[in-house]
Amino acid sequence: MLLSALRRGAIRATCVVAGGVSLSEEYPVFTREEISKRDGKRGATWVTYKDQVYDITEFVNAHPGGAQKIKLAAGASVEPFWRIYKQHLDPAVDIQEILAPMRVGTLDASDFAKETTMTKEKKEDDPYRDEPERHPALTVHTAEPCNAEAPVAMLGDPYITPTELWYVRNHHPVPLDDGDAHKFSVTTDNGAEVSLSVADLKKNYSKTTVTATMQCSGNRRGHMNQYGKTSGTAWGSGAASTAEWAGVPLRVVVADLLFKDKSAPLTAAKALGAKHVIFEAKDDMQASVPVEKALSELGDCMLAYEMNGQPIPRDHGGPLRAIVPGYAGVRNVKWVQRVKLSSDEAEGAWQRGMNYKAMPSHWRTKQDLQGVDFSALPSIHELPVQCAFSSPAPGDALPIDEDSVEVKGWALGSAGRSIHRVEVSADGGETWVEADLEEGLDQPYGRAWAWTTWSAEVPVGEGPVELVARAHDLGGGAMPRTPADVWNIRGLNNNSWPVARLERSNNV
Ligand SMILES: Nc1nc2c(c(=O)[nH]1)N[C@H]1C(S)=C(S)[C@@H](COP(=O)(O)O)O[C@H]1N2
Ligand SMILES: [Mo]
Repeated sequence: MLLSALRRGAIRATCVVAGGVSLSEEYPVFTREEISKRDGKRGATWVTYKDQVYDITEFVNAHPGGAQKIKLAAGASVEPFWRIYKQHLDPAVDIQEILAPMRVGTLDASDFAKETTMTKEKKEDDPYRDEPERHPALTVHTAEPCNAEAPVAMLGDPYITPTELWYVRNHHPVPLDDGDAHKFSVTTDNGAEVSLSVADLKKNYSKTTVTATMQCSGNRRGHMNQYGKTSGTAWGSGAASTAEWAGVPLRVVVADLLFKDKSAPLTAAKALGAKHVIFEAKDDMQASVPVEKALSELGDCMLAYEMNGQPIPRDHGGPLRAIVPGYAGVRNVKWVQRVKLSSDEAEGAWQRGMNYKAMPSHWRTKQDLQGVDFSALPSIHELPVQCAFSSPAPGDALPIDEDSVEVKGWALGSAGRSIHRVEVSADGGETWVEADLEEGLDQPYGRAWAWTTWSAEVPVGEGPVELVARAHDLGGGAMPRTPADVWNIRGLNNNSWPVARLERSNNV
């Protein structure tokens, strides 16, 4: 009722514009809350630009950037997206001309004022008083510390995830950023210690880049919960993102600062008895990786100071982050202040506690964990072969008369292995179509650190559509049909077939 009345209002207002009258007083006023309900899920799709409200229901499918993208702004402002897709603000494009016919209202003046002034005062003693601003398209699981998913529809398209849309996974408040002045040290167990600044790093070593997809081990944990409750944030498939990182190879810095013979840092580190490289961070978190990964040429580990061509933003570890391609997100330590060659793994919960340990499926309850020495279990490093849908989204409507559906997504091999095949099924895995592999195929052998994107046109019958997919990497690693086979109480490394059930309907 309410919606249809509003739709009538929308038509009336459109007529006003068509009649050449564009005085803003002619438009009804809507609050931000009212607008947020027009999110296209059950009826109209509205967006705002500045203080103007538009009904874009009809325009969604005609959007040059694709329907999925514009839907991200449904019920909200388009401006945060236009900061990323700047072509909307190009003076050569008369955006007002496109928008004007869709105008249905004006945003409530006090809501508009609140959004433009953005003064969120925080108390002096609030540890979260200095959190960075975050993009509204992120799906926030917890605000403090921030745990937020990237918009799944954006993953893989564009290939490099826009920095503002990257997933955020923090365990603590975000430290302040002292930029090039930030100091860090490189040390060994037997007392050698050299300290330098980010400015020194930039000045003394040449810059290299690595393109890598990062994924939290908890990515897709939410999908595991159907098979039994797990502990931790119930992520969908948006705890993954891809960036081009720039900085200095870790082995170059370590060799230069610690060893006389600069040609073989791995051999030199092992001769010292070092087995792990520990990264200690400013937020009191630490994690480590085996020396073989950290210091070999094929590991591509990096001390990074740039992300997608800009200084790394605070949320993602700026000014200095360890990049460990092909390893779980948690080993890619942010805000690094110490790099330590050590005979032991890092101390602390992220390395030795239960947070990131591989556990068997038969440990199902808290009682099962009693008396377990977690430090004796292997720490999770590499992740298994994985794939996910970027579109359609579960629950999306597919017209009843369509006989196929276009499916898109990404796939990532385990530990740098190339993806060589992705298959998609629209009947829950009875029949399969091979997807076209798109970007990401030209990565070096054994060092395919970033995802491969894919798309497939999958035939559908008249009945229900249950999309599932599975990716294969060159190691032959398989994705299990359901989470049951890989279930673990911490909900880690869920790489079961992604599932998206679509609704068939007459009126899309
Ligand atoms: N210092 C520090 N590094 C950290 C974390 C953290 O809380 N503190 N979180 C880790 C985890 S669990 C993940 S999945 C990734 C997330 O990186 P992102 O927030 O840039 O996506 O950072 C890792 N590095
Ligand atoms: Mo993580």
